[in-house]
Parts: sequence; C-alpha cells; structure tokens
Amino acid sequence: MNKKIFALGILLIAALCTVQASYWTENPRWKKILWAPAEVWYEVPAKWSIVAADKYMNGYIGEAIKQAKPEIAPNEKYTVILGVRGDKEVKKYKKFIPKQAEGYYLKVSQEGIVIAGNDERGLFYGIQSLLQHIANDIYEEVAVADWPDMPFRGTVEGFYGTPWSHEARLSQLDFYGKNKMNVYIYGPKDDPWHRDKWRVPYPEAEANRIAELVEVAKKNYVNFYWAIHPGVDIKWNNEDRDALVAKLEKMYDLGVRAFAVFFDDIWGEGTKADKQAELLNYVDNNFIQKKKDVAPLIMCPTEYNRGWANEEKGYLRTLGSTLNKGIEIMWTGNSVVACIDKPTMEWINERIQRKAYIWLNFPVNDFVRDHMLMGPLYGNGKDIAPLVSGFVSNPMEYAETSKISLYGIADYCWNTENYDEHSNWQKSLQNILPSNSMALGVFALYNKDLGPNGHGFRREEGDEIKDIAQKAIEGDDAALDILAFKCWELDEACDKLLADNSNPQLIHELRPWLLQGKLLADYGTTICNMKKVADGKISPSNMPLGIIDYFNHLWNQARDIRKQMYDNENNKAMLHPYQTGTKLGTKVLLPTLNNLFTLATEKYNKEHNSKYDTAADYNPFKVKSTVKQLALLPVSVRGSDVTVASALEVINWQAGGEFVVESDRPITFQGMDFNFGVNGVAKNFKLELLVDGNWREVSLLHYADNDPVIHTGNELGGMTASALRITNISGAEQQVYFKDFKFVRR
Ligand code: LOG
Repeated sequence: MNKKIFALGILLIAALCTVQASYWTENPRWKKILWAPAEVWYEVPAKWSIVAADKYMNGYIGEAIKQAKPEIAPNEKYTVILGVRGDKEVKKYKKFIPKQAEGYYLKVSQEGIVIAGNDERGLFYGIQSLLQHIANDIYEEVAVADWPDMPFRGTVEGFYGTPWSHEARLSQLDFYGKNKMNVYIYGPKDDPWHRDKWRVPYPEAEANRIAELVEVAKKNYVNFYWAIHPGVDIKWNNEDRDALVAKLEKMYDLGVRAFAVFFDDIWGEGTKADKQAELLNYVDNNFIQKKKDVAPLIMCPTEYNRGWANEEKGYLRTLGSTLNKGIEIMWTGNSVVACIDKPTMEWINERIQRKAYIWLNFPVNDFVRDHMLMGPLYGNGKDIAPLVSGFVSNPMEYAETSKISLYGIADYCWNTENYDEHSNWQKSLQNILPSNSMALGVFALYNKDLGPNGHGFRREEGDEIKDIAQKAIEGDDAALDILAFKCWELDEACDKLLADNSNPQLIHELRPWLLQGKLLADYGTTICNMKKVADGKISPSNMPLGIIDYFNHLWNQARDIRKQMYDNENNKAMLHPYQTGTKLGTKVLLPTLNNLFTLATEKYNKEHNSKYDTAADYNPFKVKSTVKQLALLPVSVRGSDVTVASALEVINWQAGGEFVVESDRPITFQGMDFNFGVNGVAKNFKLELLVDGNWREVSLLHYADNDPVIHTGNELGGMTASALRITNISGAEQQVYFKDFKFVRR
C-alpha cells in the first residue's frame, strides 16, 4: 500500500527548498543514524494504528502523536509503537535505546514506526522527530538513536523592555517542545511582580496566565522556571526571607515547580555573597527540598561575568564554597555579552565548584534597540557540552523573530559538536516563514550586526557584498550593477514580507525595519544612478523622459530619502523609552552607499563646477571614557539633540574616572541633563567644558532631593566648547546607572 515515489520528483522538492542534505526538516540534527537504506521516499499512510500503554495515550504523549496527519484507527496494518524503556511494547528494541536522559530510538519503515524513549521526555522527543520527518506527507526509511549533549536547553526571558505577551509565550513553549528545548525561565526585568514588587503576589488575571503557561509548558515537556529578583531592596532579615518564601509558595500554588532567584544589575546590601548564599540555602533547605517535586534551584549571581568578577573580594569563590551543591549558578561568560568557550567554562567552574549554567546574552537587543537581530547563532565552543549544567538564551523582546536564533540554540545545545550555523540558519528561515523564506533570508542579511554598543559585541553582516562594494567604490561598473541589483532584491524582499499573511506576528515585529529596509533599498538605487551619471554612463543632460539635470534630481532625492531614514533611526516616540529607532544594513551596505554618494558628488562637482554638499552621513561627536563600561557607548545626533546610548547594568565608576564627549568643532550649548538613576548624586561629580583649550567647570544640581536627574547651572547656556567631561570627584567608587544622557546645542 505504500506507494513508492522515486527520487527525481522529491529531489526537485528538496532543491526548491534549497537544502541539499537529507533529513533536512529535523531540528535539532539527529545524533546517530543507525539505518538509512536508500534515498527513496514513500507516502505516509492515511491511517495507522497505535500500540502504546493507555497512560501515554490518555496524557500528553497521546496529544503529541495525535498531531500527526494520519487518522488513528484500530487494527490498521501500519502500526506506530510507542513506549519507554522497560515497557513491554518496546522490549524488543531495548538494545537500540540510548542510555542518556531524554534519549530515544526512532525507526520509520514500510512496516511501521517505533519510538522508544529512554524516559517519557525522550519518547515525546521521538514523536517530535517523527512529526518533523513526515511533515511533507512523505518519508524516507530511517532508524536513529538520538539524545541531547546538554541536559538543560532553552531560554531565559530576562531582558529589559516590554515583556513577552501571553500569546507569544504560549507560542514559544510550543516551539521549545518541537525543537527539544526543555527550559523556559520566566524573569522579564519589567514585570513588576518579578522585580520591583517581588514581595507582592500576582493579581488574579496575571496569576491565571502564569498557571496556564505552566500547563502548556508541561504539555511540551518544558520546565517552567519562575524567577524572582529581590536584590534591589532586600533586607537580610527574617521578615524579607519569609516574604520571599511566601511568594514562592504562592507561585507553587499556581503550579510552578521550578524556581530561580536573580541578583543581577544591583548594588549595595543585596550584593553580598555570604548573605545571598545564606538566603538561598535557606530557601533550598526549607522550600525546594521539602517539596519533593521541585526542580533544583537556579541563581543568577551579581558578578555574572568575568569582566565584573572581583577576585580580591572573592564573591564567586564564596558562592562556590557556601551555596548548597544542588543550586545552579548562572554565567554570561567573559563579559555581559559574549560567546562561550572552553577556557570561559574552566575559569568559572573552578571558582564556583560546579558546572556553570550559561545565560547567553544573544539574541537579546535591549541594549541596541535600534537593531533587529536575525543572524545565525555562532561563535560558541563546540566542545563545552560536558562543562555546562545548562544553556539558555536571553532573546529579544521580539519573540517571534527571536525564533530564528532559538532554532540555532536548540540545535547547538542538542548536537553541539556537529552544529553548523549555515545550514541551521537556512532551516530556521524555512521553519519560521515557509511561504517566504527566501525573502526573509535576503532581509535578514542586513539585520545581523548590533552596531557599535557598550558591550563591544559585534556580528558578521554583509560579508557576501563586501567585495562587490569595494569594487563599486573603486569604479567597477559591473560591481555597481550588482550592488544596484542587491538593493532591488532587498526592496523586493521587503515588499514580499510586508504583504505576507502567513505569520502576522513576525511581520508585525519586523514592520518598522521592513519600511526602513525599503528606504535603504531606494537610497541605494538612487545612489547607484547618481554614480552612473557622475561616471558619464548616463548623460546628465539627456535624461529619461527628457528630465533636465538628472543629477540634481537624484542628489536631492538621495538626501530626502536619507532624511526619512534618519528620522526613523532616531524615532524615540515609537516604541520604548530606551528605543532609539530603527536601523539596518549598518555594517556594509549603508556605509558603502554613503561612500558612493560622496564619491559621485565629488566627481560631479569637479566635472561640472557645481557645489553639491558631499557629506552623506556625518557625526562630529565621539565618546572617550576611562570608565570601562562607558567607553564604547555610541553617540547619536538628532537635530540639535546629542544623546549617548543608555547602559542597562550597574556602572562601577571608579574614583577619578572620566567620561568625555568630544566634538571635532566647537559647539554652543543650550542645555543639558542626565540621569544616573540615583537620587542626590550630583555632588559626587564634576562637569567641565573645554573652552578655547581650557577646562571650565559648570555646576551640577538636582531640582529636588528625590530626583535622580542631574541638571546644570545657568552658566552652561550659551557656552561654546569642543568637549565636555564628567569626573567622579567623590574619592570613592560610585555605583550608578547610565540611564539618559543628552545635551542640546544651539
Ligand atoms: C541583564 C539582562 C539584560 C542583558 C543584556 C544579565 C544577567 N542581566 O547588563 O537582564 O537583558 O544584560 O542587556 C544584563 O545579563 N545586564
């Protein structure tokens, strides 16, 4: 009854999907293929019968297998055998079942299907593999043994900004189940009941939603961790200790069976290692252990990366030696945003006397909100699996778009040594938007890098057009044509995506970037034409439809488009207070186009004796700072406002540390204010302006005692200077935030 379909037609399908490898639909990639007789495809039968214990069929396993298209009917010849090691149904296959936790054996053949898990989650994962394998209603015969390299894999919703919506979370949990990720840690910084109001129970509506998430997580075999962030104002007394346990009890009552306590991005009392350890051991002994059905506790330390580790004070070693051995400790790597390699793991594991639980700050974009991150996951060691206790990604507040990277996280954590970012990325685009994966891929090419940022973390972007761009700049006509084609291709991709209805959430998230992408493409097309006119490839006086002075039109149009882009790049009103706007193509395409604009205009001016402004993009300001965490912050200019990007973490501003903004020409100041997030700190800092080569002090003040915003004295207005400098004059390290920093020029 299985109709054989020969390879030709299917190869065509495979080619259309632009994936060469066999088993291309599976994610994560399988560990071990035990049997793969031939590249022959068969139709999946329309009906099958199931052989499995009732307890599975009446539970989540039953729900999972029922997602397959074939109708389940009794006594069908084609059978699906499901079971877990030890069950009589799968006894025959015992020797094939991998011994690793969550492993499974899957065989798909003309006779039928067998899925034998090493445990129930393994069985569930086997079903997910089957569903992926037969997704196109055809299958290849195959037998695999599969298991994860890392025991815990998933995400931590741990970013600043708008927390994910309930719908987004439900969709994430489903995605994790399908891609064999087993952890979701709920810890959005801006959920008040997680952080600011950590003592207060959730109101009913929110509580009900959490209970629903717990249920859906269970269905997907995902451990739902609820995290609490008490460090901002915790007192180390019995009252707060009991308040914390009481809150966890409330969450337990909602169904939560896994917990985390975060101490990141705080200062003061809350940061003490011995106190944190004492509290957590208490929670572990009196709550986690007592409950019997609760997962090991996870904690995020205050010194959560090597860059901040104070070896002398020994924070990490104190945690290592004092915290109960069962408590997991999170770690973001050598800096806040970093890739993880073996030396990273060895360094931290030795200090905390256990395997660190990785909190990867990718693809989170809360510190570069103008960039959408759609590139592949890459750069993490393929040899670290034995050294980690878990690996979770902190994603973007754009949940649907984050799935591109999370698809990589799933694969990387499961099959670490064999992870291939290129094929994984292609598959992820196909997975998230099958109707328009090619267009999504084209658009994503310009949305990979983060741009300059305080953490100095950058990504590859535009490598595929670098050579062409260079040649176009050097005057190569063919290269210029290809560049123009690339711009058209980007424009077309944006149009396709904006008109796509198959994943509305994705397109909703991308919309500002898609509109900006169209402008970028339009800018490119215009500039390529400008260059052709300047090069004499299109005669400037003899234009299509008789337009007189084509160059003039093009030059003005390019400026008009650039202005629109600039407004979007700096559109503060649009999203979040930290949102600085919408940018893309910033690593190669946009700088190349700006460069071509200048070259074309210079050449045209020279040959036509004209005086068009040659500057495409210009920012006279630069930050320089001896405070490490401030040194890389980007400055942007909008009209008369000059702003320095905010930082999210606590800034350790050493005594005497300086923060300088320089301009390459003198500017006249109108006003200035900045927010260090702490009341009354103006007295610890000195502001000076560089006037005619001499530093002149300007007074600093707060308008009210309980106001963190620092204002300047009246003497600032009208001063002309080429730099400003803020110095910590308190004689001691100051811990502050760097929330807003702006000055206005006349
Ligand atoms: C925060 C996190 C934030 C991330 C990236 C940790 C442990 N904490 O600097 O909430 O999303 O960096 O901005 C962090 O990473 N602070």
